[in-house]
Amino acid sequence: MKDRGLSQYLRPIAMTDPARPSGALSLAGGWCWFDRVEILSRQAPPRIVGLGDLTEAERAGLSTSRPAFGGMAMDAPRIMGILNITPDSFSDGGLFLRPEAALMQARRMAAEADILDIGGESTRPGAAEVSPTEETARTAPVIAALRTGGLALPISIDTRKAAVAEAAFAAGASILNDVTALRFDAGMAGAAARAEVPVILMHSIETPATMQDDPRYDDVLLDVYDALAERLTVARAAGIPDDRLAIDPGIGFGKTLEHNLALLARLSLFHGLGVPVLLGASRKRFIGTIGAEAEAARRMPGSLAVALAGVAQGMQMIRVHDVAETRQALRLWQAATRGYST
Ligand code: HH2
Repeated sequence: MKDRGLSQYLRPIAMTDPARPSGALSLAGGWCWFDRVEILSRQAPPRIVGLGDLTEAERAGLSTSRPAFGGMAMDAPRIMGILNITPDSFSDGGLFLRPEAALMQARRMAAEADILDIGGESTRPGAAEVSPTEETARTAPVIAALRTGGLALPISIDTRKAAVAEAAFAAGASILNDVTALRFDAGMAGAAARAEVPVILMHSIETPATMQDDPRYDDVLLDVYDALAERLTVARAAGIPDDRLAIDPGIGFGKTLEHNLALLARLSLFHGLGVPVLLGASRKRFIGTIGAEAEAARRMPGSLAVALAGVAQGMQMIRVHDVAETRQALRLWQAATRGYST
């Protein structure tokens, strides 16, 4: 064992260059490789070490292939298409509130998406809570109609409420996406364990109503990592096994622009938690700020840039509004980094 003392964090430095040294390891069994690791700590400045400075277990933890998630192999980036059946979502609120409009958008996205993420409550900063009855009435019938219509793609239900999740599972949803990582509803962990569905644990603080009121961290990257590690422990204790868990750093949820950027620059740290990682940055406020675009629906170019930056750090799933555009960008990113197209 290499004793580095307590509370050190290993961040594999993700590479996609075709010139891959022979001793390099695959990052989480995916499309990136690494032969150096940045050691991060709360007490000392970062330093870079080679693979020889890692234990066998540390090397294996960062490089082993992740199990399939919700039936999807994690050896290629997967696109999650967002469908908000809400009147008030920050970028598409009101567009898909009518069931016919929601179904049409779901079918359009299904052509290029790997997963559909369906939500019936906005979690934008300052959003008001929706009753479980109302949220279920928005989401479950659309999920049922998609299944009746023969849609086979995995569908995740984006909710923090157990009653809404259970109705969605009964209607045909097969993944839980909880932006509070099972914090909000004490019944959620049990509901997910009983339904035997895969779960995405997203980092957030407080509630959407208050989360942007001056969020503070000692070290945002390490604090979010520790918080997700703790939520993984809670999920496992509730009976959700590792091969049904994924994590998400929760861009924009209780984070300032500086916090979001600190997370994005070092996303590959999260592979250390041993499960697939999802990135959701599509059209979010920081993209408008840095990209100088006030209107959320016009932030597709900036959203593509951030999604590809995430894929370059091995993010296994990217959650986006603009599915077809993201698929095209991803195909070209893959071809241009490999030097050939498949
Ligand atoms: N972001 C939003 C909602 N759900 N789930 C995951 N796992 N990751 C995210 O980053 C994430 C999420 C917020 O975006 P959106 O659904 O577009 O807006 P709203 O909450 O206003 O409906």
